[in-house]
Amino acid sequence: MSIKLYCMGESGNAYKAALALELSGLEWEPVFVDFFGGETRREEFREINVMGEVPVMVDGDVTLTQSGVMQMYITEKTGKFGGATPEEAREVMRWVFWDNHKLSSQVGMTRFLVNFLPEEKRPAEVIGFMQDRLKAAYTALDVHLTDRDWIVGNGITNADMSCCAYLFYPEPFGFDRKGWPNIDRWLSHIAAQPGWKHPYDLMPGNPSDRA
Ligand SMILES: N[C@@H](CCC(=O)N[C@@H](CS)C(=O)NCC(=O)O)C(=O)O
Repeated sequence: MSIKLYCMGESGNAYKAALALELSGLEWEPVFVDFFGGETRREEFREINVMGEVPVMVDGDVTLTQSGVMQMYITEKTGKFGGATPEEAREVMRWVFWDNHKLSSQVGMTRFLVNFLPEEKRPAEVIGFMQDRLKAAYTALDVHLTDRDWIVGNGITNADMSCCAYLFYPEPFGFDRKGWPNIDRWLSHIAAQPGWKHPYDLMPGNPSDRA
């Protein structure tokens, strides 16, 4: 039975799980969540995920939320992407936790405010504050990637698939990969992985659907 991932193309958090599923070779299918139509705020969705968040993964009688947990699960099932040694496994988790707190959460919110809120509701001061804070996160990642192809070890791991997720999106949110040469090189390595797909090609849902 195929794994179901409740997701939408705009969700970088869902992309972390979708990309890991796709590159793992596991059989999976996306289930579109009408996030922008308010689906995650409805009672029925809260019954699946009390946190009211996308993504949600369902594999038979296993239901998981939080992209980092889904990535761990894919690692448990396939042995892939979790690091080659216990030390590497801890380092992978270190970067996944960092990403969830300092990179993706802040990029996700900034991108939402800049692109998906109605223009008259976009709070310029908050956006400026977030973009300034994010420079520290881009710097940490760019410095770490100096002389490295991957965040941990010698191949793609959950750390890469977590940290990269929002950085592939075309909507402007104050990040220009050309200004961060090590991040830019690393994103190109990820995109060169056999089977790699852009978030909008991997999951249903695209801002153009609402244009
Ligand atoms: N740490 C969570 C974050 C999930 C998350 O924030 N998802 C967003 C969509 S990208 C969401 O559903 N937000 C709804 C809300 O915050 O009310 C993960 O990695 O799965």
